[in-house]
Amino acid sequence: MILIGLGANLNGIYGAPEQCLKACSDLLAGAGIYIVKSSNIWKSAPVPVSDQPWYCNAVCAVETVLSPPQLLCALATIENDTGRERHEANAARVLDLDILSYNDEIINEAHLTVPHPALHERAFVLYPMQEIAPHWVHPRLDKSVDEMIVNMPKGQEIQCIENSQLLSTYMDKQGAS
Ligand code: PH2
Ligand code: MG
Ligand code: MG
Repeated sequence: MILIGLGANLNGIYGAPEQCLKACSDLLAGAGIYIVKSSNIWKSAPVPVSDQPWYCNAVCAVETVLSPPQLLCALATIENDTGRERHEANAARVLDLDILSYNDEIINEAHLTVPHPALHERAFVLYPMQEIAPHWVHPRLDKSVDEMIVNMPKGQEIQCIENSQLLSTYMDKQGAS
């Protein structure tokens, strides 16, 4: 299963962070990356704790023929096209698209670590992931999503926005034509 993590905490060309995440289904489809399942959008306090605005986060399962480096490049292009500026690590951003998992591959390249190296510590990844991939097992840690949730650092503030899944309009458009 290919899982992508989405995050945003600054307004951008699509409006508020929640709108930007909702725009992503079409942006991803335009690059040959099709959402097949989406979590709800979750509002989460910045990690590490700071005075940045809260984030909107989601996790999507996608289908694509792109290889991991090609996928990384396509995601960076979408981030850049939305006006993402790159400052220091963990800076506020209009859009962040991370490869969380790529089937059960373990990749340790200079610019790409899969599964995402911080996935198992982050409530804003694990709770959305639990909604769409509860049986996924981390191929390096050999831990289920539930086990990672039990072991993650405590005190991370997070709230689910009910019925806020990112809908893939792509399939609908195909069906309509
Ligand atoms: N992304 C980060 C750093 N901190 N905190 C939250 N709540 N959500 C994020 O997406 C996030 C973060 C770096 O990618
Ligand atoms: Mg990130
Ligand atoms: Mg990123």
